[in-house]
Amino acid sequence: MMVIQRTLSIIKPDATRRNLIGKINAKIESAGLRIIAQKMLRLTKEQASAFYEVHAERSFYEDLCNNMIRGPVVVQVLEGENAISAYRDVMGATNPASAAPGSIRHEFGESIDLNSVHGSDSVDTAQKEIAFFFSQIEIL
Ligand code: IDP
Ligand code: MG
Repeated sequence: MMVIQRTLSIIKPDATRRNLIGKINAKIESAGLRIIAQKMLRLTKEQASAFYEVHAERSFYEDLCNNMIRGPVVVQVLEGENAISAYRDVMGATNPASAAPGSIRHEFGESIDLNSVHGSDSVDTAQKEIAFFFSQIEIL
């Protein structure tokens, strides 16, 4: 079923460091997803830890949070048909070595922990993650 959804995207510090914001946004827009909110910021350790709290028990949690605060991130709200799964496809698999050709992670990801982008994984997490970064008046 086709339904208009919103999802949260983060262009991670490994990607902003390599000047890839424009190239990543081009892939998002080419896929028919619309960037309806966008801002650059630098997360604190506390903010990164809270955002990824769902992974708190995982072995990679500490490294993940540290990687997210190494530099600026770009947080975005994307809108389009089935935007949540559509953006997961544009991103590619978590491990760039397994990501499909043409996907962001295949093209730009350096490793599983430096994989350039985040995208929400369900309607429920999308709603929570958008509210984590954006107020109503910041979303077009
Ligand atoms: P996702 O970003 O594709 O949704 P998640 O399983 O939600 O993947 O994991 C969140 C992030 O944690 C990943 O994007 C990746 O940067 C990091 N990560 C996940 N699994 C591993 C791992 O096994 N080793 C190191 N980092 C990992
Ligand atoms: Mg995830």
